[in-house]
Amino acid sequence: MPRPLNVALIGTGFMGRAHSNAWMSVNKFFDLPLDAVMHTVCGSDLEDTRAFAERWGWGRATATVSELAADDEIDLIDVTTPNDLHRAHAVAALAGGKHVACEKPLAGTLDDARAMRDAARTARARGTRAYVWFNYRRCPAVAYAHGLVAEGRLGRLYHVRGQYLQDWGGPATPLSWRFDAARAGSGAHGDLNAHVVDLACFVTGDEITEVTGAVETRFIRERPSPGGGTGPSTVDDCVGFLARFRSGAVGSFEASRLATGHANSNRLEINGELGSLSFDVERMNELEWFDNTVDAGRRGWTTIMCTTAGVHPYVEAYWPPGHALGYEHQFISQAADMIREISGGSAVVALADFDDAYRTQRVLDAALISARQRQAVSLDDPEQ
Ligand code: SOE
Repeated sequence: MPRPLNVALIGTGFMGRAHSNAWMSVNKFFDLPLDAVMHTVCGSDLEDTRAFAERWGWGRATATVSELAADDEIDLIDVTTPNDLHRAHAVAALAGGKHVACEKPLAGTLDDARAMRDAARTARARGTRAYVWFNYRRCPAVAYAHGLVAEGRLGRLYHVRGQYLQDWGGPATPLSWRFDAARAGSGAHGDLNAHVVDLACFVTGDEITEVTGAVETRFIRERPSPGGGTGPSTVDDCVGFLARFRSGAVGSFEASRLATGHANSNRLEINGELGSLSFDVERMNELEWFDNTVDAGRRGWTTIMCTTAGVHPYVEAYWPPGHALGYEHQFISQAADMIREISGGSAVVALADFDDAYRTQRVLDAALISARQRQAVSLDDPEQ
C-alpha cells in the first residue's frame, strides 16, 4: 500500500485547477510508491476556497497560508500564487521541511529567484526537493525531441528558435496582477519567455551564455479596471531577444500576448547539421522532423504523431496510439515524476529544480537589461 504524500495547494486560479486535476489523477494513471493526498487548499477568500475544496476534492480549506508550513502532516506545498509571493511561500515551506512545487517563473525578480535558489540548496542537503512547473517538458513530443538531440540525431546544433505567442492581451483585457510590474515582475516576458527558454535549454541540453539585441515593448499602457474605470499596465506586452548558447548555437526568442491569431502557440525549432525538429504546443501531440541524412530525393519534413506507448515518453500511462493527450496530461506527468523522485526513484525526463529555474530567470533578467541598455549581456559566471 503506497504511503501518503500529503499535498497542500496555495492558489485557486487557472493553475490551482490544473494542479488539482493533476494531484487527483496522478495515482489513477501511474503506479507510484506514494499516494498523493489532497490535504489542504489555501485561498484568499475562505468561502470561495471552501467551495473550491468541495469541487476539487481537497480535504480542508484555509485562508491562512502560514498554517501550511507549520502543519506537520503536510509533505509538499504547491505554490500557484502571483510571482511576487513565490519567494515568501516557497522559502517558508522549505524552512518547514516541506517539498515545494512552484509555478513558473521562479519569481518576479532575480533577487527573489536567487534567494529561492539558495533556500532550495540548503533544504536539498536535508533531502527536501524544490521543483518548478515547467510543464511543457512533459509533452511526449518534447520529451522525445530531447532524446533525439541527446542521441546526436541532429548533429551539431546551429539554430534554436523559440516563440511563445498568445493573443489574449488586447486593449479590452482588464487589469490583473499579470499587468502589475510590482506583482508580476514583467509581462509576457516572465510569463511566456520563461517557458520557451526552459524548453530550449532542456531540449538542447545546453545553456545560454549571452543575451543581446533585446526589444521590450508595452503597446497598451491603460487597461480597464475590474472595478470600473481604467488603470495603468506597467509591464511589457512583448519581448524579443537573441542569444548564444555554450555550444556555439545561436538562439532567437520572442514572447507576446498580442500575437493576433495565436491563442497559445509555444513553439520551438532547432536546426542542426543532420536534421531539424519543430514543435508547437497548439499541436502538442505532433513533432515535425527533418532528417538531413536521407537521400535528397526523399528528404522532407515529416509529422511524427508522438502517441506510441514505449516510444514516446509518458504515453503508456494514458491512451492507445493516436488518442491525443492534452494540456492537463503535462501536469499529471509532472506530478508523477515529482513523486518518483521524492520517493527515491527517477523522473522520466529531468525535472526543473530551483537551480534550473534560476538559470532561466538570469536569462530573462539579462534580456531586460539588454533591452534597456541596448547592449549584450554576458551570463558566463553561473553563480551571478
Ligand atoms: C498565461 O499566459 C498562461 O496561463 C501561462 O501563465 C501558462 O504558464 C501557460 O501554460 C498558458 O498561459
